[in-house]
Amino acid sequence: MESRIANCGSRICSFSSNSRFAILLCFSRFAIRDSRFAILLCSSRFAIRDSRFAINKGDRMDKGILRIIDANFNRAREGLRVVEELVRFELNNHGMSERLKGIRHSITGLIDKAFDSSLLIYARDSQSDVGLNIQIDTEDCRTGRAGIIKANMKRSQEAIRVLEEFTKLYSSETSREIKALRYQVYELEQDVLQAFGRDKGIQGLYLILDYGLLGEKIWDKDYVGEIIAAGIGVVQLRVKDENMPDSKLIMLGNMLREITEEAGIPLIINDRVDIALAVSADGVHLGQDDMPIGVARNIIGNKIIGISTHSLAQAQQAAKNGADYIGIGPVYATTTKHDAGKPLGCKIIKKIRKTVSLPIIAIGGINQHNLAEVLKTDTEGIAVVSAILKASDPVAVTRMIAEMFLRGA
Ligand code: TZP
Ligand code: MG
Repeated sequence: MESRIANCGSRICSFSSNSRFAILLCFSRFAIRDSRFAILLCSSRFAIRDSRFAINKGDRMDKGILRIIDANFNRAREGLRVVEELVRFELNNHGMSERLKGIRHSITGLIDKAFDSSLLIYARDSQSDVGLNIQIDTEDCRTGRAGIIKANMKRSQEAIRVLEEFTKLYSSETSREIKALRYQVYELEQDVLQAFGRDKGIQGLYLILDYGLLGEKIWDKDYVGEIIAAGIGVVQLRVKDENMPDSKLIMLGNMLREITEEAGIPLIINDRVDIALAVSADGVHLGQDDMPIGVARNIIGNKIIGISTHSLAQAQQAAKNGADYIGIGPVYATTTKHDAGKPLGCKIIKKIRKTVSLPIIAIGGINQHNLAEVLKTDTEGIAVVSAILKASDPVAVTRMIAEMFLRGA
């Protein structure tokens, strides 16, 4: 048996050339395929809808392409749907839900217009999908809403890109329309993150990569990458060693930018607004005696500014001055920062929470043993240095702390 997928206008119809005399009408025009005898006559009315006859196992190419279209059609919609649920039920943002829904429906409309849906369903063969059991570690691990939004928008964008490429085989017009939708999704991602993100994605397990503690190990991209992939939500680069030349600091920042970009999480640079800009980081973290927020804002624009605070008054002031998030600590005693001051405990976080609506990151001496107490204060994130970087198995500890954070205990 021989069969083909024919491009009839912009709609893909299935037909069988089982019989050498098969006649199909293509939108009232006759199409003569490569088969010597097959005069094919197809319209959507006449198209053979029983896909069992449309494709057989010999049609590896066509069936493969349809499987790609089907899988990515589903992926594109699923990713958008996840974000839509967050926008609808958490943000109660009608306009943005409508935009997400609109894109989902447009994708459905375009694919429906171009393909016979029964053909796509027939081509679906999840059981024999060789990619089914390939699992990337980070797939199970999302820290915070920003992580969910980014992961699902990325999934959608990639799927739409694949649709765009493969529909080119059938209809360049459909492909162009799909491309336009992909750009809408990029725009929407920014808008959704912004709408969620007075926090700009600062949440979850906030890892401070402290050069003083890590030393030259900080340059080990695989080592750092594995820790991050184990469930880190934000990375801060902290280099207090004044002997490190700026050129090296920039190299390090660029390396971390690559890793964090890949992980879809923000990169924050401690102290240095210029380095944050140089490496296209997401923002900067400043202490009480560093560059004032207003000055930093003028330089860094819409990027994230985080401020270390040690009291309710400082937290309120940081909010008033336009910080994007605050760190509060040290919650417990720490050996990482010698001038951190005495431990503040957890009560102060609850107090700050009542009047400051910025994301709060608790910091100082936090580890897997005292985390449960910190989590009761309901902060957006917890910053950790030594609990991870001094652990004998940093990846395992990261995973454990990230899971505890997600569970809330
Ligand atoms: N700011 C307040 S405490 C601290 C900083 C940078 C250090 C936190 O490190 P650790 O090892 O998690 O206590
Ligand atoms: Mg500082």
